[in-house]
Amino acid sequence: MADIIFYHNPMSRGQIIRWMLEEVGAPYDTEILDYASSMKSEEYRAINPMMKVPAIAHNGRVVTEAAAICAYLGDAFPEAGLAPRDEEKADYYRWLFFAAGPLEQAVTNKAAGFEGSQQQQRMFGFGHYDLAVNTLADHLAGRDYVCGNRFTAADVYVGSAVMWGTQFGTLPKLDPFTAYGERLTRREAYQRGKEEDNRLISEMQAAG
Ligand SMILES: N[C@@H](CCC(=O)N[C@@H](CS)C(=O)NCC(=O)O)C(=O)O
Repeated sequence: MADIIFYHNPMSRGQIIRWMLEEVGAPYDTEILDYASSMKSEEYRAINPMMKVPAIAHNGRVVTEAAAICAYLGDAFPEAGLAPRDEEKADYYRWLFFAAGPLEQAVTNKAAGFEGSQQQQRMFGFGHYDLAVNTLADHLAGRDYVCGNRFTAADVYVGSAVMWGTQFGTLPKLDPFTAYGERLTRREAYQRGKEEDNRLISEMQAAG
């Protein structure tokens, strides 16, 4: 049994963690959970009371929240070189939290058809959808990765948000997003993760 158990469904944000695990290169066992049954079981509720995937258990320690899992794995496996160096920490934490908080809220609220009044937007962490989206695009313009010219764990999370958003139409196909996405999809770890999840999805679809 591997030190890492990966709780997953291939049609979920678990794809982010699959990619991160492939970047890290440490062995892991995957436990596939079904949305309706195993994800709602007492056994899994003890792992994640939110009854959502992804989650990991590393030597018995549980981490949930895709952004936190990426940061945790980056720290837990320093030899993979995905944790931030001192001079990268400002950008690393800033944009990792920005993507998990304001950006995610901006995108999900917009997808749900909710914009809110000007008064409410002052209270929303993301303010306004366009403002949040352009703020990230402006940061990515003219740089290869979140922290500059080096790929880090923050790119697995921020990059996944950008790629999913532009693919599913919840983010505009702005040039900095497209260029960033193209750069990331060339990574072997990304391709390995995607291939394995696509294989699992086909298997699940064939099984009905
Ligand atoms: N904030 C969580 C979101 C996790 C999440 O919403 N996962 C979805 C799949 S993408 C899920 O498990 N939904 C099942 C449910 O809510 O019943 C994270 O970033 O990991």
